[in-house]
Amino acid sequence: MNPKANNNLFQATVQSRAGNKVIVEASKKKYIGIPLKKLKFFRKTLSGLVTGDNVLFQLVNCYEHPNQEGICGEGKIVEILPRKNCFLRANVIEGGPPQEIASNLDRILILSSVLPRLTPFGLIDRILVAAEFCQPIEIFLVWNKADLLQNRADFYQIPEIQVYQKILYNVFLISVKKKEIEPFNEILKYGRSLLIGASGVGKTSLINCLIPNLNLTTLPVSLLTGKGQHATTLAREFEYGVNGKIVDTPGVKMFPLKGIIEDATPYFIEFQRYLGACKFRDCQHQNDLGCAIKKAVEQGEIAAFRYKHYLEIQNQIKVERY
Ligand SMILES: Nc1nc2c(ncn2[C@@H]2O[C@H](COP(=O)(O)OP(=O)(O)OP(=O)(O)O)[C@@H](O)[C@H]2O)c(=O)[nH]1
Ligand SMILES: [Mg+2]
Ligand SMILES: [Zn+2]
Repeated sequence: MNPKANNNLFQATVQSRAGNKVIVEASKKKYIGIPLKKLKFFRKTLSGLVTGDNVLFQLVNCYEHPNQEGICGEGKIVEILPRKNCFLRANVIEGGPPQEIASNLDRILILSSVLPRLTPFGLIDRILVAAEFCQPIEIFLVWNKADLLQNRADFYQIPEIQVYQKILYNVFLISVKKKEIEPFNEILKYGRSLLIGASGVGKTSLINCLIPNLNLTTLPVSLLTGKGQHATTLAREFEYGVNGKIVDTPGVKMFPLKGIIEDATPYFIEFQRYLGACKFRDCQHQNDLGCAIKKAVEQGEIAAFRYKHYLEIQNQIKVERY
């Protein structure tokens, strides 16, 4: 929409938000957006207005020239338009409402590293539940730092990797360092993609690799633990390709699912075909008699590690609920 039209009121997209400092983008121009006080999100909670949100923006002051940060003016955020979906994580404050990370997503890349530290599969499975919860969405499981492997074929021999492939998740091994990032150099050109994963796996490095001259801050992982140093502190999106937007996010640690879901069962996609076959309709899939899920685990049809992570999540949610 032309900014001059319609009383300087036009649609814009939120690129980043730090407290009440919001950067919005419209027609390739960036503006500072100040939320109207009457809007709920003006309260101190971090929720309610996030990267990816479409908003109605009223331009109040158009600068003569863009400032050093490339900002062309400032105005008011008058309304948040309805969302397609929103990726949530638990609040860092115990008991607080879920934190909204980014909205209107087309795909999520759960990024992990193979070395120097193989990202724990428990963490991946928890992020995966949150990703499945954020429908409609396309999910990619991506392992980075292939250059540190002696032999790429070893990766595909990892039992958990074979399980994800069998469940029909999209599994990829890449090396940002060697610029071996196919097919993401193409896929990320369209729609909005969220990069999520532990600190130090290379989320920001992947964006730097795709978009030259961006030079976003990255930090080496600890020599001792292989863990990252939390270089990125804010969710922020970058434009790439045709209409691509890539959302960089801060590294996640435990990724509890408190307050996000009440039952993890619908989000373990390989469980679904067994659900109707449990003896009791209110089967908890734990120690219940005649549980079809448990039987499938015993028969090796459902992977033991996935079931273990499922039980961990269920128990965590239950403990937290009371
Ligand atoms: N060997 C190797 N190192 C990589 C690769 N990709 C990234 N790194 C390194 O891993 C370290 C962490 O990269 P970042 O891009 O900061 O990781 P991040 O996921 O953004 O981390 P946070 O912002 O802390 O969440 C940096 O030292 C990168 O140079 C890769 O493909 N191979
Ligand atoms: Mg980063
Ligand atoms: Zn059951």
